[in-house]
Amino acid sequence: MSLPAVVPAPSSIESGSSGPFAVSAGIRITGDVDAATALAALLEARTGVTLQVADEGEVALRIEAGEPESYRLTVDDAGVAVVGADAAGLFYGIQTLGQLVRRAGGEWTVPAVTITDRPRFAYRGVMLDVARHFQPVETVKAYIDRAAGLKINALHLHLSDDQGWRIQLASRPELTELASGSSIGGDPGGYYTTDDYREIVAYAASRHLIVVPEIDMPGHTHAVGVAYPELAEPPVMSDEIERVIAEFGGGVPTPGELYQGLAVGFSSLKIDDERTYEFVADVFGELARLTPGPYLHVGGDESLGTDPDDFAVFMERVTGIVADLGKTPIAWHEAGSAPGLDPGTIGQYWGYTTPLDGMDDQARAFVANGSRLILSPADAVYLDMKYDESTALGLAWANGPTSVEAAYSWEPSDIIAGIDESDILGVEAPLWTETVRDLSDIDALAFPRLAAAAEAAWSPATGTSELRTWTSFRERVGALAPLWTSLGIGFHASTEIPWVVE
Ligand code: TNX
Repeated sequence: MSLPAVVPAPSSIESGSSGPFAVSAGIRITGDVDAATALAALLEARTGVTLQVADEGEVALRIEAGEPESYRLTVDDAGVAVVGADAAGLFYGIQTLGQLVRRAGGEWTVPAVTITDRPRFAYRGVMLDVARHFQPVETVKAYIDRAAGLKINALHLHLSDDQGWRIQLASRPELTELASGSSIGGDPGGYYTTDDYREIVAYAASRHLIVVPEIDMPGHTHAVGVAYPELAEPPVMSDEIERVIAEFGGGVPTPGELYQGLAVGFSSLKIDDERTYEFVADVFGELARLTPGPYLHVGGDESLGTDPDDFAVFMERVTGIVADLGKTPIAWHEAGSAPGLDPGTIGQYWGYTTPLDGMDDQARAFVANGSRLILSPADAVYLDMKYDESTALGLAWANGPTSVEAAYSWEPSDIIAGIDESDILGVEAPLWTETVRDLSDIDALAFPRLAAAAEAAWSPATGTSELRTWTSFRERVGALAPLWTSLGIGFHASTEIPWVVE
């Protein structure tokens, strides 16, 4: 008999002999109250059965100190025990339990099993670009829930880009007053009030995610120039930008007007003007106070409109400003070319699984500096890529479309030669939103490929577990279809996956 399907694959899973456990209305959940409430809600969504939370019960949840985020789950015919090493571990054990529940005739059961599980990487992220298309708070919360179900623990919010500024700041009110009003294609804009942002941070924390806010600089800043013309250089055009405008429309970027196209690399902050650094200090100072998590993302990608020496000067100063605020800067890998970055700066690699154009050198520079990397190889975990030529949503620049198999079939330690497992802080799957308008678009691009990224981030390395193969993954992820449907996740029913119909 094949093992029960769990995604991301656990460190260890064994079938038990006495089972299954039947989930019915008389069953009670006992132990840690937050966890019990979360489990009752998950099981009710999945089965329609309402379980009671009580002082004693057949489903026992508790915390017993151990490795961070780890848990143990045992199921036999008499009961279920989930023991988390901390609140996050217990929460992850519950997510696993939710995946194990299945319909058996007129009943709901959980197969007899023993699972011990812990994450491979400490940082397991998703990024949502709320600049190209603004996404309301409810959508962000829904994405947090979806990501948490796959044991993701970081939400990176791409809060600014050429097309708009999405976070209200008391020190710089013009940003949202003047530069948040639209999205790509003239779609509605928007921004998070300070209270909205706090609400997102609190909601994420309740699902054991930190929020990593990104203000992308010194490129991707056309919208900053709409609010503060004195900080922005005029747009720098190139043949590639002209080509993108010809293919996708949106017009030529014009100073003082919100940009509604999807070309990149034409904007830059003024590097030699001290007012730029006053702006940076205001923005990151306020974000540091609003953000309990340890990281502030400073961008640094595709600054094609900035002279390379100026780019280095800028990234050095900005990472220093963030470090002085007591936060750890994260920058896209291009910043690795700046020799004097704050040494704690974490690099986020977005090149291909087989690096091109020296992108791996730029990534290695962060490690040589004494810091670590987050891996987001674009031809594997960029969730905004099309699945195949026929996918209506998405882009295809990252080595062409990205099938589910391509999203799955890579190994984090094989990407950047010469770095060790301990040099990798984690894995993050970005979702850029040039073509993404709402939650149903997010679902269709992120599911099932986010499950593949989550497995790269959480599960044992390829070659060390029989579960860490495409053959195993496609079966296991296919078994999640009924759960995803009951949670309202509008996944893409890719023909690569044998979807289970309940
Ligand atoms: C590249 S890769 C970008 C984004 C785009 C994305 C679209 C990187 C750090 N930047 O500006 O939105 O491609 O796929």
